[in-house]
Amino acid sequence: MSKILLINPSYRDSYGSAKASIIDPVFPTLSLLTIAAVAEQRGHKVEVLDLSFMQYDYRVIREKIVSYKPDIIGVSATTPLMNQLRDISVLAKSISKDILVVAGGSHVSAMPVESLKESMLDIVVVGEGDATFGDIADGKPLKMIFGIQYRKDDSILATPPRPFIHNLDDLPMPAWHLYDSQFYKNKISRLLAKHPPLAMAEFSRGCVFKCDFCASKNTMALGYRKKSPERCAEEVRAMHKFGYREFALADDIFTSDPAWAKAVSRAIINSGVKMAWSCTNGIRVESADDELFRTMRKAGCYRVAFGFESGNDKVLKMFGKGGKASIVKGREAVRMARAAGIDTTGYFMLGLSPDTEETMTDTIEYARSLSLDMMKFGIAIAFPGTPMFKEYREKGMLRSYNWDDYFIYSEQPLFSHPNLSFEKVQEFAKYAYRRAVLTNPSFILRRLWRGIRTKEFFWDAYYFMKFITAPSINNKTHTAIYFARDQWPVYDFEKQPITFYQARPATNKLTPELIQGVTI
Ligand code: B12
Ligand code: SF4
Repeated sequence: MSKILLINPSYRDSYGSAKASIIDPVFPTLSLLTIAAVAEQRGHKVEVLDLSFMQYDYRVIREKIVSYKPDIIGVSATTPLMNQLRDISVLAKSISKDILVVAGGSHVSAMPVESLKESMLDIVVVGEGDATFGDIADGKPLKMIFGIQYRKDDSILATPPRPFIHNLDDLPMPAWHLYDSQFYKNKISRLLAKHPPLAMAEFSRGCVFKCDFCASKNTMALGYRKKSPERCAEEVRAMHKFGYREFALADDIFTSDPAWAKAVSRAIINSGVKMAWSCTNGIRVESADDELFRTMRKAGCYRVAFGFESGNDKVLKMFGKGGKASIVKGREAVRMARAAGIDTTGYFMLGLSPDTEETMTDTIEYARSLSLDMMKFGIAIAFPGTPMFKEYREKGMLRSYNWDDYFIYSEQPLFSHPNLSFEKVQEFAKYAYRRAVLTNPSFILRRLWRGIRTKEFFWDAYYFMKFITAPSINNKTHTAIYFARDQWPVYDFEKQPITFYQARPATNKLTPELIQGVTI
């Protein structure tokens, strides 16, 4: 039996003081809960150290490692968390060389070789980590474990890619018991959760579209896989049993196979469990469907977020949104959701690869004109693992490899845009909030009326004050307390190559089996 410590790094610096901090996303981390479930199923002991809600402080981690004495430490990291991951690897090795330090998640899946080179990690898990991590915990010889890259003496070795999980019902239930749901009740923003505590859940994995700013294929592959409606309802029952009263879906395209999404909603209704839920990760506008929305509402769904991204049809086409997404479809989608009694959030991006000042203005005016209950503007950052990152790198347009600065409210110039300066994009990000939120009478009145109707007026007023006093983009310096920044191995990204690792090159072509009920 292995003793495992899973660490979720701090989110403080990537949300920080920006306006977006009003939606602080503090909840149990699904990636760790899913890999923990497999490890527990195989007889290993697992504990989670969650730093999401606090500032990164290596002393907290050191104390835990010294008292718990894990054999394996597993860390999950998106790009802005990579420096914490580097620090944790150095810290763990300073405590004991025998601790196996493993990383997984979006960033390291995109750049496994470079991640090993700029850290003291032993193993990087590429893509889906459920069974791979189970094999590592079992102590299987590394060369026999598919889907990893690892350090051996002075070299880095890779094993063949792991085929992705065909039937998601084969996964054990996420190990929700590893988190104390009540601890999280008051930590999450009330703009994000109506009935906290909130858990993150996934009913499906993957996506069949190819937006150039999106990194989802690196971990979840091109293609769509779904749990059975019965399994989804069983998960809702389990979350409820562990004290959660709301869940948010991590799914990339939950409504894009409407027949299945309806069946899932009906299964939740039939389970008799009352849970509020939302499609927080964003759904596609062309998947909007009156009957589906009404069924979702009956099943407890109270909010959907639409990934509008742009207010210009040409831009949508050019960055690869794909499908039938359009400005007109976006308007229809908002109307249908509202008619079903579901709140709507809009996600918009500024500085998309084809954007110009005119098209960003189109986006802001489009956002202003929609009857949304909430909206979020982010800068389209070229994150590692996205086609945008690869293209900008190849054209010599990337300006920073400091992962601390990689988040959508960053004020550090991260790349040179083909048509715009980074500073111009930031200017538009500030202007977007002013124009579409703060000086938009129809938004203010709608939100006011909604606040009175739902009795959430107090929360709205509280967050409104926070919103107007916080800057649009994060302008504070990072305050993480690192163990030994000077001991982090360095990889010179400017001068050395990046291996654009493709976990599953064979799946770049969409077959009917991969599309699975989605209209593309
Ligand atoms: C939920 C979510 C969040 C949550 C939680 C993030 C988290 N740390 O888990 C919140 C809201 C905090 C968030 C924030 C951000 N996110 Co986010 N998020 C997602 C989302 C929608 C779902 C992730 C999820 O839970 N999936 C379900 C679980 C089961 O899958 P998973 O996390 O991939 O984990 C599996 C594997 O990756 C692997 N694995 C993961 N961790 C580990 C650890 C170990 C030890 C092992 C062995 C394996 C392993 O095994 C797991 C099981 O198979 C994804 C979209 C997507 N499709 O992945 C984006 C995504 C991960 N986010 C992304 C981005 C850009 C961000 C932000 C940077 C945006 C910003 N604000 O600037 C921030 C980062 C700040 C932060 N603090 O993390 C990008 C990642 C790009 C990148 N290069 O890092 C994604 C891929 C979105 C996209 N479509 O491009 N996000
Ligand atoms: S539809 Fe969403 S998940 Fe799919 S590629 Fe576009 S942004 Fe990524």
